[in-house]
Amino acid sequence: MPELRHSVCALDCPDACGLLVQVEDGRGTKLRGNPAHPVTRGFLCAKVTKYLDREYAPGRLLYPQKRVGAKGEGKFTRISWDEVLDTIAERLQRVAQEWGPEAVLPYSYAGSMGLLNANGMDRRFFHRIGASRLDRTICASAGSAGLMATQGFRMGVAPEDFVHSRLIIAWGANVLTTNVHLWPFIVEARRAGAKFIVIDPHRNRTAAAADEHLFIHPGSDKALALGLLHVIFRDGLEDADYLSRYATGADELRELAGEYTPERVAEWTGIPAERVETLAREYANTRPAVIRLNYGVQRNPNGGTAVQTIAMLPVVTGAWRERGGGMQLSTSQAFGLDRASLEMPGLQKKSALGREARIVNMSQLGHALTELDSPPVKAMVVYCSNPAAVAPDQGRVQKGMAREDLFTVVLEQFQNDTADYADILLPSTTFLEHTDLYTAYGHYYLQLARPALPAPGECKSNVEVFKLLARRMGLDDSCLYESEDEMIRTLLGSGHPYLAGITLERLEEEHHVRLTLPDPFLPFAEGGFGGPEGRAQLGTAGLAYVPPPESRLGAERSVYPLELISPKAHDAMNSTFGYQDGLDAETAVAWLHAEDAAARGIGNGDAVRLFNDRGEVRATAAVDAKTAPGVVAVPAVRWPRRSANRAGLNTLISDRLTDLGGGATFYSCLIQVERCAD
Ligand SMILES: Nc1nc2c(c(=O)[nH]1)N[C@H]1C(S)=C(S)[C@@H](COP(=O)(O)OP(=O)(O)OC[C@H]3O[C@@H](n4cnc5c(=O)[nH]c(N)nc54)[C@H](O)[C@@H]3O)O[C@H]1N2
Ligand SMILES: Nc1nc2c(c(=O)[nH]1)N[C@H]1C(S)=C(S)[C@@H](COP(=O)(O)OP(=O)(O)OC[C@H]3O[C@@H](n4cnc5c(=O)[nH]c(N)nc54)[C@H](O)[C@@H]3O)O[C@H]1N2
Ligand code: SF4
Ligand SMILES: [Mo]
Repeated sequence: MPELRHSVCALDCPDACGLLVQVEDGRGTKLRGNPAHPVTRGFLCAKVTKYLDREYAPGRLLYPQKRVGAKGEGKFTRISWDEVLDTIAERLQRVAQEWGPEAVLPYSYAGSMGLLNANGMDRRFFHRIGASRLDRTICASAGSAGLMATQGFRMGVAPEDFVHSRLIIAWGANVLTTNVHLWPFIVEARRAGAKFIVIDPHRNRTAAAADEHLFIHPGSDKALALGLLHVIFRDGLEDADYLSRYATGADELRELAGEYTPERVAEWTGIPAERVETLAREYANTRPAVIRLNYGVQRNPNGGTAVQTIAMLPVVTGAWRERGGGMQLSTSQAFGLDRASLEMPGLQKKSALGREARIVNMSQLGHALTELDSPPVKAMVVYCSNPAAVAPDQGRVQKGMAREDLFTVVLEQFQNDTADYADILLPSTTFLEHTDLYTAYGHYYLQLARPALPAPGECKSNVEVFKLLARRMGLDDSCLYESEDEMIRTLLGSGHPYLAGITLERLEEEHHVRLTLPDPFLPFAEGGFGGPEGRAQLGTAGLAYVPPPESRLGAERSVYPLELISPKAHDAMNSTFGYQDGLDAETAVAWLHAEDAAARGIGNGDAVRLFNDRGEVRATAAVDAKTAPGVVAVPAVRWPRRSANRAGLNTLISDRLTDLGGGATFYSCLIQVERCAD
């Protein structure tokens, strides 16, 4: 008899879907969405519908291995867990003795969003040995910092409340591809008369399905936001009562916005001055109005302050007062879990280092591996991330990972580029095979998943691996041996009011539990922001607009005239599905505007090279009107090992950081494109 088991999709997606796995004789035979989940409502995205293919793919890593070929070559031989644990423990101890514990660098991101496996036992282990700390900036840190600067909290309009909106703006947010469970709520709102506008440099699926798509030049969103504020203040459309009660700095903002006339804003953004005028009035006069902002706007040097400025819009118009009004970038902070007790930063003081360890920015890994000193990175442990494919300045990342004196351990499910550089390669369980607790960044349900399927071969979870390593290294702190359930209880024990009544037992029974939020949840209807007296911060330090150096109007515009963006591929999840041959049809394609293609003699389907001073990448040209002239879009991100010169897209992209939050600037890159022979 087939049995149905519950699970949760752990991929790095705002939706965190509730799943049902059909299991027969210990094998998963069907995967579908849990219809009882109030937000994800029983359907799955295209990529995860087929996740069982990944679960049982022939390329799945099943046994511990050690490298026998050159670094990067991908030649390995199977060894026992006993031998790998001894090798890793001995090497990490030796590195710590010779170079100090900070010579060890953990490298991870959100391959799994599970709190225990990606933010739990790993953190305790590395804190305890005194390893360098990793600043996890590769995705969202600029936007988070911008949001915090204005709102003081990372939360916003609940997805279910979008149905009440009458104007919905998707701003750098490809909802149909990266947040598909918001879509039905948008559809419902539109049926009731809402207008749906997309602001994006790329005519993606969402833009094509909108009432209106405004092409905007990459990295100019802050200018647009200031232009909208210009018109709103000039025409007296602000909510003066809301501002006086719940914000500080409104006068300062009014003054700065005064300089951003629609004409100037049109130059920077490419959006006609007249449309800037009408959009401002439409936004301020339609109630309720909501902005779905996503992380696309913040992957450029202005990214932090762009989000900071956009977040001022619903404060200035008082849109937060109404159900279905306000903004959503992330809901993550509402969960109020006790993350400090999970991660235990205090353990650093117990390490040989005796103090907090240095911080290394993950978006500058190439620099860290090739230039960082006192001490240099001598050992790196990678899990839940594929830096050799996803990190910027890939040439330098590859050079660093190829260092003979660097000891690299990789915990992985597939033989990707990062695995190719490992000295020791460990087989990891998937989210269907281990216990974890999940928050979400696009809704307000907390979820528990127990293993739905048995771990194949000798795969182990990250939690288990770090426990085993701690044991081998003779660490005797009991927190390094806690059970998963103990860690979950710790997380739930913060005493935060939104967690009231939520226990492990309840999660076990109900699988998904809504946070204990007021109903309806209007987070900032009456202030409640993070600033003094619960006020939003509208101060303008650093808000003046300057085009990104590497952009059409930037200081570094020289021989490379085209702006490259690499938004998310529809059928991919960053590099997670990169082993699939079929994915090349999407990620090895460069979308060019017809004018740019014609000027270079490039036709649809031609082989092209994309290049700048940092390197060269091959792709197939797709000529269309999906971008504005001057902008090239290549969906992210193909495995470098699948291309002849082993250069992935991130070869072209610099490791420059954002203005706030130290984030990566993937969507700020100048290139040239040329036709090539084949
Ligand atoms: N199918 C799929 N889903 C995913 C992922 C995936 O790889 N594939 N990745 C997941 C991850 S890690 C994340 S962080 C989220 C991200 O989710 P999103 O932020 O929605 O995704 P992005 O594609 O990074 O960016 C969204 C849009 O911003 C646009 N954009 C680029 N530069 C600018 C700009 O300067 N201004 C404006 N206004 N728009 C700009 C892009 O063209 C893109 O259409 O998606 C998650 N979901
Ligand atoms: N050019 C360009 N580059 C980008 C982006 C872009 O838009 N354009 N997007 C950036 C963004 S937003 C992000 S978030 C990063 C994402 O970059 P990463 O965080 O590296 O994400 P993935 O590429 O999905 O790789 C995650 C890896 O984790 C592994 N994994 C999954 N679950 C587990 C587990 O439980 N244990 C272990 N040990 N491993 C596991 C998977 O097999 C997979 O190989 O990429 C960034 N890079
Ligand atoms: S990737 Fe997102 S939409 Fe797809 S199943 Fe996972 S959580 Fe749901
Ligand atoms: Mo991300």
